[in-house]
Order: sequence, then C-alpha cells, then structure tokens
Amino acid sequence: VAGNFSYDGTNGPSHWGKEYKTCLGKYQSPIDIEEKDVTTMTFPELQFSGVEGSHKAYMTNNGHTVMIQSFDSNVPSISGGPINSTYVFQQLHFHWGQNDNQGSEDLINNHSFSMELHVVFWKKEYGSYDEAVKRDDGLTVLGYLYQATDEPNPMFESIVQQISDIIGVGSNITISDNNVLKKLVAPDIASAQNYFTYRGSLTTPPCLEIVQWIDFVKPQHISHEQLAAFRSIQSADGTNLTHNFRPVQPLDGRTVYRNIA
Ligand code: SG6
Ligand code: ZN
Repeated sequence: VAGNFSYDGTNGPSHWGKEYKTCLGKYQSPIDIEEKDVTTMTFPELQFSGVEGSHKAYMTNNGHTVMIQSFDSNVPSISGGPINSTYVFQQLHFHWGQNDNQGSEDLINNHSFSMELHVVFWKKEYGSYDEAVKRDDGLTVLGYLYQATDEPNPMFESIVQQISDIIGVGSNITISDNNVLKKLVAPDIASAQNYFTYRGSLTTPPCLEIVQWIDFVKPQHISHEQLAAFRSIQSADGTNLTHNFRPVQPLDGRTVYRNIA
C-alpha cells in the first residue's frame, strides 16, 4: 500500500501526478468546502452498526500515517445517508500538520483544522476491499475534524500512550484499549446527521476517484500534547513525519451537499 511518495520535496504532492496520473484527475480530494456554495439535501438517516462492544485492534506506522485496523468478526459498518448500500470498516488513520494551525485535509470556509481522522469503509457488495477499490463507488470515508486546545481528548489517550511503540516505519502493535474503535468510528449521536458529502478521491497516491466523502461539520478537540505525539513517528526517509496532509484540489464543478436532518 505504502508507495513511493512523501509530503515534501521531489516526492511531494505537486509531483505525485508524474508517477500516478490519476492524481491529476478532476475529482480529487481534499477540497475547500465553502458553506455558502453547498447544496442542502435531506438524505436518509446515516446508520452505524457493529460499533458497540469491544474490538481487538492493531496500530501501525505505515510511513505515511498512524493506521488502525481490526481483524475482529464483529466489524463496524455504515449504511444510509448518501450511500445506498452497506460499507464495511477497513481501517482508520490520521492527518496532521507541522503546527496546530494546519493539518486537516478538507478545509471549511478555507479554515484548516489541526488534525483530521479518516475512517475508511468498502462496499460490502463487492466482497472484499481489494475488489471494492477497483470500482468507482468502492469506498466511503468518514472525516472528523479536530482543533487543538489545552484540554486532552480522552478518545485519544490510549493511542497517544502507545504511539511511542511505533516510532519506526513498519512497526505494528496491539492496542491495549479494546474500546478504541467504539470511540473513533462513530460520532456522538447528536452530530451524526450533520455532515457535508461529495464525490472525490483517495488523498494519497494512487489518488483513485472512488470515494464518497462524508465530513462531519462539528469539529472536536485534541490537546497540543496529544497532537505532538503524532508528529514524533518517523517516515520512510527516517525523519519525523511532522505533517501528512495534501493541499486542497480544484472542485471543478462538483456539488458539495450538506445534509439537513
Ligand atoms: C493513508 O491514506 C493510509 C493509506 C491510504 C491513504 O496514507 O495509510 O492506507 O488509505 C484507503 C487507503 O488506501 C488514502 O486514504 S484517504 O483518502 O482516506 N486519506
Ligand atoms: Zn486519509
């Protein structure tokens, strides 16, 4: 999965299109979401299942981010909202910046948040993740935004404590907290129907244009110290992965919807 790309220099985002032509496409992510330009819509209720209960989970430094996966039989899934069938949880990961004023991939009214969590799901009908990524409606990604504050967010405690065990690229550990998916996959119920949604791509090479993005409107928080832990992991070239967000891409006539419950 981890290709030959980075966030700086000759392998940085402005060069991805040389090796990965799709990164130059017309339906790329992330984007700047301008609230004055969104189209309001009432979608069916977005539903989560298999989120409650405990899940054995693993955390990996894949050279581009901190990624969490689960091989549990009770795997979370989503349905409803802008998607017309069931999508199954694959993995979640994070994007952050070199300082607290940037880090999110999608922007809202040109505002960057300090971190963004992506929860990746694949379309169950296609039988497997590997088959789903060959289809143009293969993935749905939930995006959660976080603003840096002084107050730690309890949802990140177990992850932050164990990040020191995955400093090197390729390190993989079992997460001691079996409730980590419950905390990260689903928003609190009050915010779950308040989202923007649009058609876009993976935000890293190969930039496949196969993603229905669902970005929750209400930002949450993370402390400065918790954020700093993410910046301590190493990237493939051995330097600290201080930032891993792609700059925003042209909207190119696409419609961004906002769900009005
Ligand atoms: C991160 O984002 C993930 C990697 C890949 C990428 O770098 O570690 O696994 O994710 C689904 C997938 O291939 C792009 O995902 S994203 O568009 O959600 N940011
Ligand atoms: Zn991502």
